[in-house]
Amino acid sequence: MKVDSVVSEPIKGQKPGTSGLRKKTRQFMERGFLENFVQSIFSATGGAKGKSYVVGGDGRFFNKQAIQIIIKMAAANGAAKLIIGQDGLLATPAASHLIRLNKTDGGLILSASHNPGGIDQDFGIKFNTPNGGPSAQRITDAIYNFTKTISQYFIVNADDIDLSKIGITHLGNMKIEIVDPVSDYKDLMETLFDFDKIKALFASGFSMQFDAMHAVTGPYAKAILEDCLGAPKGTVINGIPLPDFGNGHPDPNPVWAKPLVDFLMSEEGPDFGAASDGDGDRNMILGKGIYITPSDSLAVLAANIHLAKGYTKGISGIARSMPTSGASDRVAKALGIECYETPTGWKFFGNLLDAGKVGICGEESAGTGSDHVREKDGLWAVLLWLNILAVRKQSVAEIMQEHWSVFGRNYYSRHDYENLDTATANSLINALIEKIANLKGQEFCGLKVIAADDFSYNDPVDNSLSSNQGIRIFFEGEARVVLRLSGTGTQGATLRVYLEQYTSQDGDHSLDPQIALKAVIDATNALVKIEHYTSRKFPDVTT
Ligand code: G16
Repeated sequence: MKVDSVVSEPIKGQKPGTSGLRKKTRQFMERGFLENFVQSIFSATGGAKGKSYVVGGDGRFFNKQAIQIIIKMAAANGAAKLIIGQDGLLATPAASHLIRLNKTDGGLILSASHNPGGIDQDFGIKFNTPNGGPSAQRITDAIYNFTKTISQYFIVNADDIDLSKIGITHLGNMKIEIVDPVSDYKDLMETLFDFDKIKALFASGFSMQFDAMHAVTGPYAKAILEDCLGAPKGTVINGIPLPDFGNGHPDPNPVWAKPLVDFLMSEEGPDFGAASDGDGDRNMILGKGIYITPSDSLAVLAANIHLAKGYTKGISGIARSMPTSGASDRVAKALGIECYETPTGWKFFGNLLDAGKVGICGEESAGTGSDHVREKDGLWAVLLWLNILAVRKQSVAEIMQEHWSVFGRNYYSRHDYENLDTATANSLINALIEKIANLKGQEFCGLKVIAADDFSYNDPVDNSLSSNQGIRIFFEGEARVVLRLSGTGTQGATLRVYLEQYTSQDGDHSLDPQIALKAVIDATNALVKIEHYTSRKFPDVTT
């Protein structure tokens, strides 16, 4: 086998965002672009010699070609073994599990998550460390620094590997194991949840629809929900992963999964609805006539997790990202356990999970997970809900109403202003940062600011400090707004505005969130002057 050392194109300085490197697919397809990043991953983490990696992606356009490049580069860099999902497919949580199960030196995951796929859409890559989780900031920084100075990458000149056949093959001295993407993950789920109880629930006539959004969870959901748990065929819709996700936007929220939401809100709708995203780490939960916000879902799951067989001992603590609502803090308080508030990004949960400080984590961006892997896990959240429904024998709406009557309701909504001019978005944030110190005591549309800051996080495990993680403004009357710029977009800037208003146990829990949040929305507009900066009267996406 001929090993070529190729001098790469000078595409330097590829800066990973909230979750790895995400760019337009055409950029990734330029010779030397993906190669630079992959070489930087290997070189900045001590080299690939003798190491083993898990490799897989969400099946989007360029997934298979990217995997062939990674295979040849891993061989040229002296890797000992790759474990690859059949046809190049691996849901992100399944990849995390395979890294942990096989004790590999990490994994390369190909996905731009919930972003659309296709030659004119998005592609992405990230490196997960041996604990199965996204690299911590210092590793991401080391990779980024390497991309700035890299001058060559190593790749072998060889034929493509057949990714469709399960089994073992070799490229030079490197072993390649093509595995069923679903089976180990399914086995793990079976250790965590009472499959018998969920089977009995489906056998009793309980109905569900799962929208895989033409993305990676289709095969997982069919194998687990339909083949194993006895949900009727057709429970999983859009279940075949397509390179362009059927021209859709595989983001499981009320905007991009509207048909599913409409179905659940209709008379003929099923008892339970769920969806997952491009790479299978996000989830959306619905009951008949009710949409559950990710923040509420985290709180309900935390309050009921002990009902599932893998968690009967309860959990040591809860972690949520800062913009996620305070609903889970109330559960933690009631359970007498700690609730950690971390910056946005699943990587910040890694240390807390590894140290055993928390047993469940969640984010407003539709991510929930536990210590079973080191990624958020869409199907896991769906199965935990099913397990709880099977044990409590109540509807989703009843469980939610009961939860609010015990803990009160944190009304919550996120307003996104997409594809803004980056300089404009930065000037809005910078102007706000300048104002922060003087906000306390000021009143906006009748709401008085009681505190405001630019969020910093001091990791309690390794003491690392992460600053400038979003602006928090707290108002009198248990209301809050958070503003930050998205770290996952590939075009312009996206301003995210997270709005929250708490209503106590005996308050009205039946309001439309946009109505319940009207005072905070008005106060935010007066304080931040979003229209003045962006010329946008309304957000592009409201969830
Ligand atoms: C990624 C991270 C999540 C994070 C989200 C935030 O999600 O994995 O932990 O909450 O980004 O996105 P943004 O910066 O756009 O608000 P994913 O599902 O895209 O990998």
